[in-house]
Amino acid sequence: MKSFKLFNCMLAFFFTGSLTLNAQEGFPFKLPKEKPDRELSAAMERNYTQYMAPRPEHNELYTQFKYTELKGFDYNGYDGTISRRDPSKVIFENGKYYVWYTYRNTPTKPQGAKKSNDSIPSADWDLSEIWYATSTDGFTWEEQGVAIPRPPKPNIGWRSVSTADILKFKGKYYLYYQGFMEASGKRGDDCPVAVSYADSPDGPWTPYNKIAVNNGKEGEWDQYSIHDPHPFVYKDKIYLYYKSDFDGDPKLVRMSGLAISKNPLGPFEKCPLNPVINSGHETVMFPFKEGMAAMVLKDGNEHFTIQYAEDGINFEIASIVEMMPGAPGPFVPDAFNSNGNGRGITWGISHLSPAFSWKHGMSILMRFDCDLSLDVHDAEMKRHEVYHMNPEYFYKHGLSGKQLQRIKKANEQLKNKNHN
Ligand code: AAL
Repeated sequence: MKSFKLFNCMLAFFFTGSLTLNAQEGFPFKLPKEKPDRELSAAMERNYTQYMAPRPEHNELYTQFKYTELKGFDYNGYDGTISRRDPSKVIFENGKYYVWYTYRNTPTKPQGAKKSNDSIPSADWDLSEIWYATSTDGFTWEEQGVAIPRPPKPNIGWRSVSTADILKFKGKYYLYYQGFMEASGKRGDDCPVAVSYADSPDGPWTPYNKIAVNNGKEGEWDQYSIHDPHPFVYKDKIYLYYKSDFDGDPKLVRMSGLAISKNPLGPFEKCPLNPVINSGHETVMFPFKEGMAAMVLKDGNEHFTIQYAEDGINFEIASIVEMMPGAPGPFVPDAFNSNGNGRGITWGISHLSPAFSWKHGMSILMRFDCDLSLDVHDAEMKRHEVYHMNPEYFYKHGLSGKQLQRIKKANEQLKNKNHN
């Protein structure tokens, strides 16, 4: 017993001599609201310095997402011939909400680039037009029809116009969109950004007929595609964020960049630090406090995060979220204010793509709600977890044949080792 105590003492001396940490009391039971004055592990340091609050329920950039089926849209029995996807941000004008989106109505569902022709689409967003709908409550929508049709060849977007977003600047409206000059999938998903303008959100829209945001030079990350253009008025200029697909070896990576202009019709200058977001597919931004927040979904190291950049350029992770909406088009009341006091978002329109299964070859629009707002405090939206209680949901994400073979082989190897 004596020798055990002595050994313990020696141990304590050894450690207190080399590790000052041993002198600290244990971490307090009540999670301190402010960063405590003590040495912290990297994780606890980050919990106080990286996030807006040490608990997600107090983090204004943390949220759950809730989904509602929209009324007012017909999908031809979901047979793949009618698709709606990639909604714009929602704006409120003339006493109603407006949303624009990619609308495809083709004789067949998408067939891939090889089988595509003048009427058969290669991809869900091929041979599409930009349509719009209005609503007084955000749940029931009245489809108004086409806003931007496909222009005659060889104008920008003659093959397809898709993935629009709206800007209001000095009393005029501008729709930015992807203008395809060949079927998506011939090489990749290649397109520049086109723009049309109008005096009213109901149109008529005049095509500018020139490329608004150019692809990068040969060899640059955005040489082939500029997707998901979404404009804001920020610091009295037009900040247009976009995504590009690049480095297809073996798979594409997706990141977001920024182009800035004083004039809605350009010229847009690319931010020299591009890409400014290292992850995400259909990434979307909104003004928040003095900076910009971003919803970064699906792709990359930082997928399923909300990020924040005080200067609209240098984004940091602000929260990690789940069940994020696809291609979210939030209602952003202050998208064009440029007042350095962004209030955040609480709902929008998103898409589910593909809807039901890949075989259906189409997408649907839905409503999402959240609390990424400085003005709303919805405790239900700040819960930390979603329970998927249906086992079928998990079994649908089952192992492939190749994976089952790998596991079988590993089991056999182990068995053989045991025998030897
Ligand atoms: C979407 C968007 C763009 C792409 C395609 C249609 O998710 O990123 O719009 O080009 O997919």
